[in-house]
Amino acid sequence: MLDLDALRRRYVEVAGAQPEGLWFAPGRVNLIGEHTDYNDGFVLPFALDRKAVIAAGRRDDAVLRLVSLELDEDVTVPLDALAPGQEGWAAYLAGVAWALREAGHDVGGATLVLTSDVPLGAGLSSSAAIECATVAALCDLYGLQIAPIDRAKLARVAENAYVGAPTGLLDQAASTLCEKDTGLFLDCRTLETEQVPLPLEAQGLEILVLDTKTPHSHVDGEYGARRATCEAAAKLLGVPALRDVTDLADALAKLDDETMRKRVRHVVTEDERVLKALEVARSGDLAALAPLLDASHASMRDDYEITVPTVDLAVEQAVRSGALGARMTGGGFGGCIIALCRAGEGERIGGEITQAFDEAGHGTPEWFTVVPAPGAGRLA
Ligand code: GAF
Repeated sequence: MLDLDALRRRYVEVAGAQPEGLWFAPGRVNLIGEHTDYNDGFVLPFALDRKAVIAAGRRDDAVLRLVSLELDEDVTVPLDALAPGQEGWAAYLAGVAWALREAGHDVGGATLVLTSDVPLGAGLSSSAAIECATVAALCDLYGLQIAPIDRAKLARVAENAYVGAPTGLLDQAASTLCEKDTGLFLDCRTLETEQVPLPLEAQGLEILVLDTKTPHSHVDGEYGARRATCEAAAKLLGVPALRDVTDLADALAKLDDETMRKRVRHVVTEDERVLKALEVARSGDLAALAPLLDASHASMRDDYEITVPTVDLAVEQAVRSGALGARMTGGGFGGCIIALCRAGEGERIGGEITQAFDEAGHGTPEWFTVVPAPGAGRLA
């Protein structure tokens, strides 16, 4: 639970005045469409009701004062010292100020005090939540009129160029553009979006999110290696991006390297699954998403090879315990699974996965059920 009174008190201690406002941005669950964003493909996330909240106010000394409530840390960066390569949590906020200024926006000093209840390193976009909340705060504080999709792109610049994680646009787009009770279909090439209703409750369904507690990171090599292989494959196939592969069998026949063939097969079939999921969601029969979730997981496990034993066990046990379908969500190598369940079943299924973890000698997972929540904005 976020303690917004503590956040305000900390702001007053640091800045000697009340904040000019509170801004938030949520974490996300990706319903389907993994590692498709940087291949110019399709994604279908929704926002969580877990979020980063920033109490913010302007300063006139050309300095960013960045404070984390949870970590009890306080970092000061002069604006003219902002430079890519900064490490630690403060880089996610500083990087946004840097990206805005690099893009020519007139952003001055600010005190930004952060709190967040998005689990860290769990594949739920804790970093995008911080970035997008910072964009929202700085845009309002400095009167910048920037369209939501461009805010997401600026937050991604912070992540890619300042923090150094070579990610796509999925997380920042979800955190910025999602709306309550809907999924966000995003074409990562054209940036066209569609808000797709996800009336889970009305259909007697719920989505369980279970954090395996196997931490992951996108700054390390595996994520970048997947991306590099996709780019190399697109080059060999003579297409701008793997999204442009229209005949999978033909493309696979042209590639000699078995690992590359597997990566291509995941991306191409995952794009197809997102488009099917979009149709299913439009048709309103959300239970019919289940086989697509299962197939997505199998593809991430066998072809993209981004799952780990805890994640696979959680997905297998979820289905054994009666989930309609389940898959890992997010970048992989740990993190969370989602399971589509009949309403009221998530708690029992989470408990049975915990028991399976215990029997396998893994740590204790954490779980909660989710409903699609709104994207970034001003809280107070
Ligand atoms: C991470 C990245 F940040 C996203 O851009 C996306 O590639 C995702 O992994 C995998 O779908 O969350």
